[in-house]
Amino acid sequence: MRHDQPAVRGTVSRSIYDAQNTETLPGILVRAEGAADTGDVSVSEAYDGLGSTFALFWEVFGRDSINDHSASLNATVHYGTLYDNAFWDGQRMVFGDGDGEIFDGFTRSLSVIGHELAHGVTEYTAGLIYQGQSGALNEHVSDVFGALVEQYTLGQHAAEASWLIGEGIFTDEVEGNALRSLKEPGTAYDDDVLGKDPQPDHLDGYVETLDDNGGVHLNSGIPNRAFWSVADTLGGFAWEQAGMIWYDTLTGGLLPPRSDFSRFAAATVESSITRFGADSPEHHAVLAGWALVGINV
Ligand code: ASN
Ligand code: ZN
Repeated sequence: MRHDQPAVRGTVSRSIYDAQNTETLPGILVRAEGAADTGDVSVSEAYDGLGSTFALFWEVFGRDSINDHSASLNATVHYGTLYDNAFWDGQRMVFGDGDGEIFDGFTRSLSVIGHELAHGVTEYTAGLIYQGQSGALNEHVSDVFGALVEQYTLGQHAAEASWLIGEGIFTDEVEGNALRSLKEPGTAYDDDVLGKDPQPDHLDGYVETLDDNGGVHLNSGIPNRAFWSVADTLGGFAWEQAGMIWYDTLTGGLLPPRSDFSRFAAATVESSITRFGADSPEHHAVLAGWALVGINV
């Protein structure tokens, strides 16, 4: 392709790097778009997971990569030594291998890969500030699209999906299914090492804390359950109605960066009306979903 010609919209371009167990980013390029499998499972999982995430955004929402302008998708694997997390650093997804005691590799879970990439989408769109309620919403949006990537890739209806984030990343030592559950926040794990999953599933349980940017990974349970409820009420494929409403909300210019739960909820109601009509089943499902978690619009 000539370099002065723009890429054809909807064409994925991935680059996977290997940090070789250092914390130097991006590391060395090990697999560019179209290149063969390297034999490294983490590299393949990251490459395939980015492809699946790109496919959801493009095929369902018509979004061409995180910036809607064909940005290449970059990921670094084998970050750090026994590193127990994955994150979006503003330019790329970064995945640790886990310590082998609690966590196995973070590329194992498609919902985790979708979650990290969705942080990129949020950064380019609503720009929800990663603090307090807007931070919990930023986390929530990543969990929503993380779950949807998995469901879309597996062709699952809302009713048959696990609604878990990070299924399969705990070792056998941990008695836990996953990091979080959108369907039943607070039940993803209950274990001697980790204790009980502390996510609230209702506004009454909102956690006031200075840790974790104001409990962004805890309070996301509240909107997460609202989203699950909307998808569950409507049935079918969650990305077709519930997911579409949330995507419209994220990208429609209705959300200030410091939106709180009520502002976000009101925006989803507005988006449901715009796309599906006032008094539509979608409109009513959205109202009911927020009411379930104590947020009245
Ligand atoms: N895995 C976490 C996340 O993406 C990393 C973090 O705390 N930002 O939310
Ligand atoms: Zn996150």
